[in-house]
Amino acid sequence: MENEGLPQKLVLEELDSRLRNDFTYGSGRIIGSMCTCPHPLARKAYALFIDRNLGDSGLFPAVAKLEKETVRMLGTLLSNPKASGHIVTGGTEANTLALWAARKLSKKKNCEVIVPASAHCSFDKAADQLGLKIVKVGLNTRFQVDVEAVRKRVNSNTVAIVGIAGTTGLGIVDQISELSEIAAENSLYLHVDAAFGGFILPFLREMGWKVPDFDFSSPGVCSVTIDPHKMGLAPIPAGGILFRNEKLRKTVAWNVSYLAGGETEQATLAGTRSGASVIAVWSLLKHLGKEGYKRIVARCMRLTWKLAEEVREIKGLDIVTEPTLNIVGIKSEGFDVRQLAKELRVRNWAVSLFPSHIRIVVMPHIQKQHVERFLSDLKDIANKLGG
Ligand code: 0PR
Repeated sequence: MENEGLPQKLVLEELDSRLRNDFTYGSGRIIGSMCTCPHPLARKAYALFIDRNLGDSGLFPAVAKLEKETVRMLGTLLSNPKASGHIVTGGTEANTLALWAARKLSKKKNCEVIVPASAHCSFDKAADQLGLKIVKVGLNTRFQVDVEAVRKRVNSNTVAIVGIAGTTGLGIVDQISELSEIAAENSLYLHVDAAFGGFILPFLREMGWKVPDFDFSSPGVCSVTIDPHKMGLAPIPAGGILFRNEKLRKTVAWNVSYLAGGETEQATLAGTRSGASVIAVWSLLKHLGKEGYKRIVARCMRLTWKLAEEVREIKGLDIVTEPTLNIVGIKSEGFDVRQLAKELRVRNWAVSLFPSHIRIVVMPHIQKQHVERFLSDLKDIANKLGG
């Protein structure tokens, strides 16, 4: 730290020069990430109200009201206008809150949670903090959780089951209605991680696609994660946790008696938390509406199919499975995908590397010309590695 501070101009200049060479979304080079450029309106709304703190909601009752309205809008998208919850820091916090609620509701001692092998690592993190045992269940040939295996793993220590609507690796949607039956038969908590799929599936359904039940329409679903900072176009941080009802949300509510605003409840892991995030999400839902999100989702899906079709044509490469959402898994029989990822990085493409595939996420910042450039590099590399 400086003794005498630097002039603002100098600090800004240094920031500009030091940060200039990082990846940017606009360049299209970030082609394997679930985040994107925030919408201009969300940036504006966020910046205008950056000081609002929902950790002390009594000081900002109007923001707290916007959060309730936001949750109602998201709940309605997920077939449950009565849902109760919060805009949190992301999917990790949302999933942690869900497991926390499940553990508190059960009176069991050695709690176990059954998750698909495809679950995001946030469940492992949450289990570590909460002292839960994670039981991982394998997948079927379509990369969905093996429902019969879930049924078999339920025992007297099980407190919760997790299903995923849009897996991290491939964007697969688990059979939530079947998991719901297992949960109901065994009086278990069912959480759905729709961190990624939550801002896609409802719009595909609206557009007349055959979308399997993935939300509160299945009666056993107790909570859903839905992240605005992924396909919702909101600035980071903005995750969403929705409980089926207010009573479930109250499970994780904490009494903080001394707050300046006079309200005493916090039901998130964070104490001080961004009201600006809520304001940004509310603004986007109001401005884009269903039609706006439908157009964004439709465009991403069209580009995803183009990408998937053309990857299939490249000698030595194939897609892992037909895309369900805007995610394409690229695999190879002939060569190591780690090598492929390395070569792509040399050519300045930021892709995600999974054990046996490369993940491409066609987010809203990806344009047709980015996909074309990517395919051309991919072809070159496959030729080189194959030959
Ligand atoms: N649930 C699912 C299904 C996820 O895919 C993720 C993160 C989470 C929960 C956790 O969300 P937070 O990261 O908001 O806590 N999935 C992203 C991914 O694996 C995280 C990410 C985003 C990683 C952008 C890299 C990146 O550039 O892609």
